[in-house]
Amino acid sequence: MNKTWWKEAVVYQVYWRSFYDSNGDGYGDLEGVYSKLDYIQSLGVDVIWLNPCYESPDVDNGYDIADYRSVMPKAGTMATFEKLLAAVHNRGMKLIMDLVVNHTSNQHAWFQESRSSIESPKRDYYIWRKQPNNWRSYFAPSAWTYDETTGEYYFHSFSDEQPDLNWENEKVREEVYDFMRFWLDKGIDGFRMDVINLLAKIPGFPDAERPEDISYLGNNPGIHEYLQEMHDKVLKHYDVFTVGEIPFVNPEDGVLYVGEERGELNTLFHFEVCDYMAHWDLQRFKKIQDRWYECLWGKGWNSQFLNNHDHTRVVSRFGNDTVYREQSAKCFATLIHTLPGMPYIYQGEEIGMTGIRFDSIDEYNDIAMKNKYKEEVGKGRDSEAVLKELQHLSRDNSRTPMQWNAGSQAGFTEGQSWINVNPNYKEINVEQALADENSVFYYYKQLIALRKSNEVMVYGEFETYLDQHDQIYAYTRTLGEESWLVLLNISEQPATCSISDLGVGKLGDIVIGNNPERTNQDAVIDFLPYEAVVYRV
Ligand code: TEU
Repeated sequence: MNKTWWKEAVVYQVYWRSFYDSNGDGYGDLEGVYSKLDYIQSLGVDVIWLNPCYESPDVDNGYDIADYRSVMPKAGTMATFEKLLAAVHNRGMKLIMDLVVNHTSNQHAWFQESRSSIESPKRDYYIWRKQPNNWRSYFAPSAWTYDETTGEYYFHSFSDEQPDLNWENEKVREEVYDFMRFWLDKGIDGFRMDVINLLAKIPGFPDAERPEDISYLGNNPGIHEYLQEMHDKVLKHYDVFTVGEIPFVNPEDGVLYVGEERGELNTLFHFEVCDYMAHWDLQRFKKIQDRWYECLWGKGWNSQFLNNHDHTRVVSRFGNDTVYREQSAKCFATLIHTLPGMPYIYQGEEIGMTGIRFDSIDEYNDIAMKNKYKEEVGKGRDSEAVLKELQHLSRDNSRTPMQWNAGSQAGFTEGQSWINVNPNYKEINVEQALADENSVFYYYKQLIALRKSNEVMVYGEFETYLDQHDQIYAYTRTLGEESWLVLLNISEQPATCSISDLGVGKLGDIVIGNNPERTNQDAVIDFLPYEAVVYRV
């Protein structure tokens, strides 16, 4: 397996608008990220992934871009961006940006021109039809919106404010490659590519048999040609790293995106856990890991994440955000840092931040949730019931401000935050975590540091044990002489396993764990709820 810097990296995702507000306008900003670089660096991470900060009307929090070459005023200025990038590099870290090119904002000049007339030279930058088909979009009941100016419908995979670009048009592709070079030439270290497998559409847009299954939006003929062209014309000329966001993908197809021989992407995010596994299901999770490992190992590289700005915080969704909050946070941290693939930490995860339950729909901002709420209430359903149903997976669960301290607004802003702070900030915050040597923060720090001096965490082969056990996840990572045994009780109940049943040989030192009482002398291990332990064997 080729060694590269990015395979060995740990990524920290900064959702800047909720990270730190430097100017009191209630939005986090790039200056705020700059001023917190000490904190980020102290964790030991290698790469920062910055969510979109381009000019945008912000209907979908920056994922609706109006100008790819400028910075939105809420985030700051180009000068601040450059200062931030230089500072990240000075500290030996790297920075990747979001590349959102499946769609633009409807406020983008291209779309304004495209919609102005059927004859417009930019008409074909987007997808126009006289008749819609029956497809849904992610955020709207129809993937088509009628535009009065020309009496036609345009296509959008997300909200009607996010028209999809027409990738069949070579001019569109050249425009995209051009501004990718613009940012790469500034020195950024790569891209996280938003819904990158959606670029190619099914020819002719035939009606779907089951429109509610929106997987017709992705993985369509032509997608690999686009990505190979992008690689050839742009990416291969830089020493950068790419991670594609690839919904609806199975491991057999996943390898087509990230196979090292294919010249497309370096790594991917698949959503078999975060989209399809609403609640924790260890058996299912084990199978997902096995299949991806079988298909990718030796051929392409994977990612590990359990939450992000779209997916509810891991302790609230998969773990326990009350009595076992810290234990479960550490247990899941051990999991993502010891499985094969690059670990991603979403801001606040490293202090065990939790999801929220706002009382009223007005307190929410997420366009996915708000549109769904409107649609369901519009059918005559009870609004309280709809709110309850949508709360658990609302994207705002992970978008509340970073909790820095117990002061007003969690120390996030001196103004009024754009989205309410999680009321538990007095107990859960960075200041508290830094003052407690047993905190989740220091556990993450320890895991990250281990990766730096133990290649087995990166390049080690993966083998599982106790496959039928529905509480314990047991596996080894092995590289040459070095072998680590990871044992995780991912449940709220105690669990037991006897080492002889595993057949892994003799237990050596404990590398890391979240139970200070654990020793390597146990022949039978009685695990605490959410106990994690890693042994040398
Ligand atoms: O998300 C794409 C997307 O909607 C799914 O992959 C995701 O799993 C979904 O949110 C289901 O819960 C990306 C961005 O991450 C998201 O913030 C944007 O809203 C979206 O694209 C459109 O650009």
